[in-house]
Amino acid sequence: MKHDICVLGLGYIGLPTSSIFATKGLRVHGVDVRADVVDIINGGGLHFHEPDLDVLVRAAVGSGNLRAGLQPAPADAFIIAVPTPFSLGPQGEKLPDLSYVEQATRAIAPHVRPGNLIILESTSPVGTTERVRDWIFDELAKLGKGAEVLGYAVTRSSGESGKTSAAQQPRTNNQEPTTSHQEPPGAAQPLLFAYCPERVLPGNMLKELVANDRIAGGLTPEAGIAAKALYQRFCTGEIFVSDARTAEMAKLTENSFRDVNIAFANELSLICEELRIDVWELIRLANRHPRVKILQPGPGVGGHCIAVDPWFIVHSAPKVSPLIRTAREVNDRKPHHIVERVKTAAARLREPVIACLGLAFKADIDDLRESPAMEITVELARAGIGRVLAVEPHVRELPKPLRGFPAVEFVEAADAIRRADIVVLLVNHRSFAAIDRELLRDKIVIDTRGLWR
Ligand code: SAJ
Repeated sequence: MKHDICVLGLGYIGLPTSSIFATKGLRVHGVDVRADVVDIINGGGLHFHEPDLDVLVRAAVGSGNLRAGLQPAPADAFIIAVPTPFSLGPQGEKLPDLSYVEQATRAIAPHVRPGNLIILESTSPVGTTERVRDWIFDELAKLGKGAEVLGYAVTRSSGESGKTSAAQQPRTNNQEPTTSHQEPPGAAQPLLFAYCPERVLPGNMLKELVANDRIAGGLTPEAGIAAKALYQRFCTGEIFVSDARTAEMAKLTENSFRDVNIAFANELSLICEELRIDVWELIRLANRHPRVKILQPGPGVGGHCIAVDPWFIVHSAPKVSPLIRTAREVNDRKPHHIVERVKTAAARLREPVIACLGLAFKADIDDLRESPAMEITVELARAGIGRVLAVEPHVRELPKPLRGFPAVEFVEAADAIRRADIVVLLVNHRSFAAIDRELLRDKIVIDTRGLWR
């Protein structure tokens, strides 16, 4: 069967995107390298928690429009939504690892046909969409299929050497393309490449997937416009056509903006600790200024986006990004600062019992990736300063990094508070907000989120 869309990567972004396209009547072939994930999805289930996504996946699979598999298949459009993890550089900086994007791109090459649209959604350093194009043409050349996508191939070889010319880079408009880029006569259907980042907030994904504005950054004007038309099938937000490099940078910029602003709040929290001022009261008052909007301090910044993406900018332009780098460093130091506070408190006690409330990277989700709460709990367990009671109502068992420490137990919140000398509030889960403050009366409380003030 010929598909409308083939989506590579059925994770946090690929699965909701596939499902929503399928419920809009498009025939979607979803691809994942994990056989268990493919089986779960084909059974109408999902392999991670996100509110209401189960209903959407069931509807998509039930309609027959979404089917998952291990291998790509021919389609009109391909969407690459695989992870871009990082490796650690010499100074602890996170370097983009594009190997999954490259693998996924090379895997679709045998299936692409003239006129196909190839969209990258994965958060990526500037220039990655151009690399996607180059990987595709590299594979097509190996397959001896260059001629099938001649339009683009000839454009490339006639003096552009694989680079997108200024004439091919649309700016910020949504207009129909002019005849700016030189297509060879008779090649009416070149391959189209675009970068279309997602912006959804974990925990509120389905609403934001539909309602948020988007950017469709084409390597050519036609590609941006084609990508816009595709997302318009379900997106009610405005879709802005731009060029791929700007779209790539926009995604990184959005998350860096948030990181820098959280770093400001975290730095304030350290200053306030020294000056004996309640930082939350300070921020509440400062935010009454009409042009001030300070974010909230916490135990550090977690998740797979904000704690990672700014490094992709720093890596691309290291000499001119000291602010973004420093913000990352300020936020990365915060978990160690909390650990030091707990150690200082514990030093006053014999055989202290420390309750760590929350392990997720933020409130009301089960995602432990890059979680400062996990990092703090693991560091406390390693330090061997006392018994550590780990609490996370959104997961069923003690997470792997905490296993193997004899002094660590996985317990319910009420039990942990009852037994603890020191209560460290790490995540502002709704269920923790409801805890009776009376139970905390004789405890040393380190509230990193200002939840119990
Ligand atoms: N945090 C604070 N203080 C705050 C706000 C957040 O310490 O005032 C912490 C959170 O506790 C968490 C981290 O920052 O550890 C990140 O949480 P978040 O809710 O700010 O963001 P994410 O990582 O869940 O999702 C972000 C979003 N980006 C922006 O808001 C600019 C989302 O829209 C993106 O789609 C997502 O990254 C992504 O996939 O890139």
